[in-house]
Amino acid sequence: MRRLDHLFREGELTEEFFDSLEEALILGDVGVEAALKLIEQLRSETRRRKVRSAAEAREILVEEIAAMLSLQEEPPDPGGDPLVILMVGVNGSGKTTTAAKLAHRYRQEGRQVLLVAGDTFRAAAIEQLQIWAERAGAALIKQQPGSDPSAVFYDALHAARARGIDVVIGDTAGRLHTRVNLMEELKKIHRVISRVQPGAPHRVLLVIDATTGHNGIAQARYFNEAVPVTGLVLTKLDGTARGGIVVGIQEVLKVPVSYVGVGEKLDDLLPFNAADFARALLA
Ligand SMILES: Nc1nc2c(ncn2[C@@H]2O[C@H](COP(=O)(O)OP(=O)(O)O)[C@@H](O)[C@H]2O)c(=O)[nH]1
Ligand SMILES: [Mg+2]
Repeated sequence: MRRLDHLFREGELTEEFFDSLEEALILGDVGVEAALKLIEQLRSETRRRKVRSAAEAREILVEEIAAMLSLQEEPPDPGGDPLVILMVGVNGSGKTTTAAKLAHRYRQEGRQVLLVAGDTFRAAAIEQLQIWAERAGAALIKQQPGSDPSAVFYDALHAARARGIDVVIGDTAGRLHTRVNLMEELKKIHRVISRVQPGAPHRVLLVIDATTGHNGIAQARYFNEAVPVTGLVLTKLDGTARGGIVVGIQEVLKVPVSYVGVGEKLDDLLPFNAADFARALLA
């Protein structure tokens, strides 16, 4: 959102200012619904607080966006049974890398982690996860390429119990061009997991590439229809994209952003900070 800085330096809170700001938010992939809501709130809030300058309005907008993004807390860890986390999202969004980064985080806390190679579509996807599992010091459950991913999860959950695993992190496929099949596959995975371990998966993390444009909202809706998404991970925030798309997605799904990805290494996963994010979005 390059035009924002210029806009906030203009000074006056004219009709034109609000219109340009609304447009900039929409162009910044915040999404139409969220942008309209934010600007409406900003209009009434600036009126109420008798704010005159654009610089002050910016601070209010930062607060609004941060509030919008910190509506919900993540569900607590279940304890006892392994925590089961399912990664979903389109191809290339960063599911496999994020699964590995999460495994690394939990390993650093001294927890036993099992990664599940649930993207059975390509042999390379399984190999990629295997390499990450070794680096992160996590166990891996895989099957032959082409096998039914829900069978891999079935195996994995039984293995997790037998081995006293604390956290199970499941990778999945993301090929959207066969969208119906993918969604059916995800539903089946979810069903199988909850049958083997009632209450699981405890987290379904939708991985969103920060460079994803406004159609990220439609994607999020599709995934959420198949499996109930509990949180978002925004990846590639180390690039030039600011990830405004999560504001729009959050507004639709009403789930928290759990983590942000800031690089390709195991350490490059940070807890999400709504205030920092909002400030960077409007910088
Ligand atoms: N710069 C950067 N690259 C990332 C990040 N997360 C993932 N990637 C890269 O994005 C590409 C796709 O990631 P991958 O995990 O294979 O995506 P998947 O298809 O959803 O499993 C890989 O080259 C990753 O290294 C991130 O936070 N920052
Ligand atoms: Mg992958």
